[in-house]
Amino acid sequence: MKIIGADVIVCSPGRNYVTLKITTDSGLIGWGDATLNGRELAVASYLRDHVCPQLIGRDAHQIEDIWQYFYKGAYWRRGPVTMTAIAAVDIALWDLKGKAAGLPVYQLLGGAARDGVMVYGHASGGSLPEMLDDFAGYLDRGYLAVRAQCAVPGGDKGYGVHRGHQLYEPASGSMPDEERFEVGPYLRFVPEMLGAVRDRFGYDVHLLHDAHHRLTPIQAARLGRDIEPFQLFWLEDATPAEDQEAFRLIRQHTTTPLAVGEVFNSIWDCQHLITERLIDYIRASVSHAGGISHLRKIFSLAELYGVRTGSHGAGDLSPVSFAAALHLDMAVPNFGMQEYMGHRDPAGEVFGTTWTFNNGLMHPGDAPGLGVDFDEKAAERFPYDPKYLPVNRRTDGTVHDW
Ligand code: GCO
Ligand code: MG
Repeated sequence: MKIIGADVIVCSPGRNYVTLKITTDSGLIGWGDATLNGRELAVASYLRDHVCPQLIGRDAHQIEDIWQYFYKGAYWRRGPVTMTAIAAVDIALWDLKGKAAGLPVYQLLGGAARDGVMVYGHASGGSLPEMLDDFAGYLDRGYLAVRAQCAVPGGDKGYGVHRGHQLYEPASGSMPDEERFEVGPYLRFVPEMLGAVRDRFGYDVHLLHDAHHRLTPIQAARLGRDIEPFQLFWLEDATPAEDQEAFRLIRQHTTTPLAVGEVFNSIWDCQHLITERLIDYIRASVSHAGGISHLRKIFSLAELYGVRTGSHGAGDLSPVSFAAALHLDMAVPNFGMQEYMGHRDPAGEVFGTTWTFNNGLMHPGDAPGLGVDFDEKAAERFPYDPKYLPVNRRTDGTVHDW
C-alpha cells in the first residue's frame, strides 16, 4: 500500500483543526489530526514543507519504521510541533491499516479489553448554583463521571467555565484575551465547591477537578489535603507539568489521586512521574504525544507501575484524534478514564463519526479504521480563523500559568 499523496487541510468548523490526508495507491485514504491549539499553522507548515514530501512512495503499512524515520531522521526531537506532526502521520497510518484489514483500529491493538470507555463530561458555571445545575444535566444524560469547574466568586472568568450555552472552548480572539487570577481565593473556594457537589449528588458519581497548572507544589499539597473528604477521581494538573519533581512534594502530603500530562509530547516527559509512582493517571493525548504508537508505549510503561490512563480529550483535539483515543482506550489493560469535552457545531458538518455514548460509556464503533470521515468540500466553507488561548496574570500584573 504505497503512499501517493499527503495533504494538509486547515479549517475552522467551530474551532480550528489541522487534518492530514494520506492517499494510497490502493485507493484507501487515512486521516490524521495535527491540531495544536493556537499554533496550528506551525504544524501545518512542518507537515507540508518537510514531512509530506518525504512520505510519498513509502509503504503505508510500515507504521513503526515511518515513525522512527521522522523522529530520529529529523535529528531535532520532541516538542509539541514535531510530535503533533509525527502523531498526525501515525494516526493516519493506523486508520489506513484498519481500513486495509477491514477492522476497527482497536482490534489491531489487541481487541476490546472492556465493554466501553468511561468518559467524563465538563460541568461548569459562572456561579456555584449554575455549575451545580450544569452538573445535574450531565447526570441526567447518563454520565458516570463529571469534572467540576466554577468561577471563583469575585474573581475573573475562571479556567474551564463555559460562556452562554456553547460548549466550553478556551481559544478566542485574534489576540489572546488576558485574565486575572489570585490563588488564595481559589484555594479557599475549591473545597467549598467540591463539597457542594457531594452534598447535592452524593458519592456515587466520579468527581474530577482541573487546577490547570496554576499552583506551587505546596499550594497543590494543601489543596489535595483539603479536598480529601470529597474523594476525587483525580486532581488534574496541580502544578506546571514540566516540573516532574514537584509531584514528589505533593505526594508526601495527600492521598488525592493526581493526574497530569495533557501538555506532554513524549515518554521522556513523564518517565520519572511514572517510574517513581508520583502520579495516578497519565493524561497525554494521541495527537500531541506522537500518535497511537508512542502513546501506547507511554501507557505500557504506566501499566508496569500501576499508573492508569486518562487521555486528554478537549474539543481542541479533532474528532480524528478523539476517535484514536477511544480505540486505544478500548484495548489497553490499564485504562482509567477518558475526557470527553465534545466538539462544537458545526464540526459535525465536516467530521462524520461512528462513536456512540451509552450509560456513561463510549465505544468507537466497528467501522474499519478509526471510523471518522472528513468532508473536504464542507471544510472549504470554514476557513482558518486565528484564535488564541488566554494569557493569565496575577492581580499585580505578573504573568502566571493559565
Ligand atoms: C483539559 C484541558 C483543556 C486545555 C486545552 C488547551 O483538561 O481538557 O485543560 O481545557 O486548556 O486543551 O488547548
Ligand atoms: Mg486539563
